[in-house]
Amino acid sequence: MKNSELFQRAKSLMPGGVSSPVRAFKAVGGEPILVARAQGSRLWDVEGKEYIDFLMSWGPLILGHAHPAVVSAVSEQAQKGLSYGLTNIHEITLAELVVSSMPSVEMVRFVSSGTEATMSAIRLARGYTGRRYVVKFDGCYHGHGDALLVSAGSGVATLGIPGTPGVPEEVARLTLVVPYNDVEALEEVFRRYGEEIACVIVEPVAGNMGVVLPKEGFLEAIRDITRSYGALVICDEVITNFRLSKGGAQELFDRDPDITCMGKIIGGGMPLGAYGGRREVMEKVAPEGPVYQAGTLSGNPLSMVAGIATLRELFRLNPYEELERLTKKLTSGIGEVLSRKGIAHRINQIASMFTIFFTEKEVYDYQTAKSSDRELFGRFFRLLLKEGVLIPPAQFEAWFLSTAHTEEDIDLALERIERAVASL
Ligand code: KE4
Repeated sequence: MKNSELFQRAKSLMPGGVSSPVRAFKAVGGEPILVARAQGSRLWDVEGKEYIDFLMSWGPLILGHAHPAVVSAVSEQAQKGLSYGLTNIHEITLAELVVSSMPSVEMVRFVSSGTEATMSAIRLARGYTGRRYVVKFDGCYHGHGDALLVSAGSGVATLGIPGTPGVPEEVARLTLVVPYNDVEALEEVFRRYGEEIACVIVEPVAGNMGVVLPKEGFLEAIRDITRSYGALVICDEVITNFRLSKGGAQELFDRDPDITCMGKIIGGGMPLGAYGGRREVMEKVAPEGPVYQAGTLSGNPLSMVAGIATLRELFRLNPYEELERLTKKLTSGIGEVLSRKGIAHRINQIASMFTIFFTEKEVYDYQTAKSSDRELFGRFFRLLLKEGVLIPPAQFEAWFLSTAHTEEDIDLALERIERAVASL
């Protein structure tokens, strides 16, 4: 079976032939690959070609593909049933693991995706405060909920404009969009709308404009400004939870958000999202409080046991230093290869995630991220794919390492990347 044959069939049955747009490789050109199987740090397409994988399913697989502990937990649970529609004991176990890892999270509600987590968190913030406006940062992605598929309008305190057809103007204008790392713009938007702002939602380390780190004082400013106006802080840790440290970005940057959104790693590759926070906020969630949110497969036992196995193994290994060391070995190796070739680039890295931007500028927000040469990125992506290195098929995403990536994997990846860059 050929990738292209299968993809043609997929395109006749599913819009763009995919279940999520980025998988169609439109941002990088060329035909997408279809996956036959994956194990550890490796992935094979339907033609049997093997790749060293740095996409890692967009972040969930910090233990690598098909980790034995996770696979056996899911297989064992499957014999006992796949879904009950009533509370199962694994929800309690995973909730205890989450609550014990993030002091700001006193209570948690499980949902089935990061989008559901952020959508619900926004509704909760609006319900808790009785206010309408939401503030987000340009270039941050929080899933495809209407309130968050909003682009920056023009001007400073920018009333959002629909980021896609299908989001009514009336909805988009309730989302205020300011540049990431821009405290002044945030202060301005609060000066104008402060008493009506329910919350600020932020990726504490951005992963969706490529990796962009918070500037000194940025996260503190969000906390101070929201507190003075009575708005809530929602930390979207869907990527960073258990990725940057056991306590996510909020541990690393010593933050205490009112609500935290989780996803990816927390489900170990199975469909899972969650939102949690201070008890007095979470108690507003139905059926304890009036803010409605529900889900047939929420707390699904298979996702629960996958998350439990993932977190328990992660806590046992405590691999964060080793992951950072291997990641830095990879990024410095890539930097050397690109510099030798005279290719201007910036690499933003934290823990086991990073992005290569093809620009000379420091990348600290979406505008500077967009200064990178996306045509060059497309060629880079396709050459790497040919050499057997799989990276995210889009510039504004992050590479991820896992505990399954070995020293040899990194050496081999650097050899393959060197060959790819040679023909750039
Ligand atoms: P999901 O609904 O895709 O599970 O989560 C949405 C989401 C929320 N918050 C953050 C910070 C996220 O990064 C995401 C989803 N991430 C993208 C890629 N960075 C998922 C890939 C895709 O859309 O196919």
